[in-house]
Amino acid sequence: MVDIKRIRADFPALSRTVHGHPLVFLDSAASSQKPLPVLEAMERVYRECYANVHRGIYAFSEEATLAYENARDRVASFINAPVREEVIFTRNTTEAINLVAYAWGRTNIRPGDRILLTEMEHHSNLVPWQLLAQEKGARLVYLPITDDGLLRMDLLDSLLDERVKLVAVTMMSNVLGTITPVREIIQKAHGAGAVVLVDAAQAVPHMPVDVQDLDCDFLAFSGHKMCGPTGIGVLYGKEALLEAMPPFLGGGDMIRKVEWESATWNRLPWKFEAGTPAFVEGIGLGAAVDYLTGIGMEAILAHERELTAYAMERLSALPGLNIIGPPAHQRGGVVAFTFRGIHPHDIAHMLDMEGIAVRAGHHCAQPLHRRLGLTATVRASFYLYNTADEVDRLVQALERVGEVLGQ
Ligand code: 7TS
Repeated sequence: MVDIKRIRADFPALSRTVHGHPLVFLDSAASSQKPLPVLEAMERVYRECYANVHRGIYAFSEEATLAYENARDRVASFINAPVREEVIFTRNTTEAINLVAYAWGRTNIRPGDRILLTEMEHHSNLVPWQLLAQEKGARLVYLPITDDGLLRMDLLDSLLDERVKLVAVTMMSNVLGTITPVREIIQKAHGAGAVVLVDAAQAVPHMPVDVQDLDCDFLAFSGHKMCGPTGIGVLYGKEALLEAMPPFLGGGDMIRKVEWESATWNRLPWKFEAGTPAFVEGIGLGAAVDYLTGIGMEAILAHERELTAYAMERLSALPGLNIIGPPAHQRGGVVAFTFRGIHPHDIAHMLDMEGIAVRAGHHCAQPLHRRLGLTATVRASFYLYNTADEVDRLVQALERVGEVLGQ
């Protein structure tokens, strides 16, 4: 069980008022709020040992380097990566996926090859593969979803033929909330000889993720969705794959030796970390990992599941409210819906006037919305600091929205 009162006290932003109402923050799937230990860890670096990493011989720089590399160790153990060299710091999930599309994809994808995605992918796990496929003459194929937002696993075997070189799949949909059977997908994809990238942007913040248990080849996630700062994300990759890949970005830190005409590369993980890294943010992410670990990922998942089930029960009792996606036991803390034909932006605006922050739009998943016959939805998303009272406030506010704007 999580001690919600204690947790909420760690997040200064949650005690704010918005438009005269206590803030109800229901947009953590876009980005989460930050607890004091993360803010303090970053402030400490700026105040006490701020100097560029990996180069200074002086104590300040060594302290910052140590703290940054120590954060990498903590992230590695958080996802159970066997070795720290497999944890590459990127800017976010998007950059991590682009890194693989560029460095792995441009070496390994050939004309006629196939890349298997699913119909529920975020644009971040879609557009990089479109660019790669267009450049290489490869083809994208999609594992379809059912009308209630589950993957059509019955079709996986027939799509996984020898032309599929890569499978890129989300571990949890940011729109439907669906938790996908990635472990089974990975096993089948490996059986067919394909490499698998898992988009874990919505998974790592909310549930235990173990890359060795999954046996994924690549896994991408963002610090800012898991109580960490913006500007820092992670690409986990199996060492042998990372070793064989050419660099992504060229510049300082990623080289071993530079001649006028050529260069050789630094060891992992720095081969993929060109230029001054976001090391203060990396240290912040390390503090976020400690914070989440202190509460326990199982406890966080259980709390969000309970809250999601309650929210779905209460929301679906509102006449004219339609939730998209699967039942509560198959999803994480994301609930997207339409309501009595009212435009999602109007709903979000009226909720904002009552201090309730939700997201409205296509949530960077336009093809998925089109597949469901929708252009936009309202999305409430939950995290470890949300409460049943906040769900009640959402429901009451929606009742008023219905009275004012409903047909
Ligand atoms: N993949 C998934 C499943 C996501 O939900 C997101 C962000 C990304 C990738 C990209 O992450 P980024 O940190 O690189 O931007 N999702 C959302 C969202 O649902 N609302 O805003 C961002």
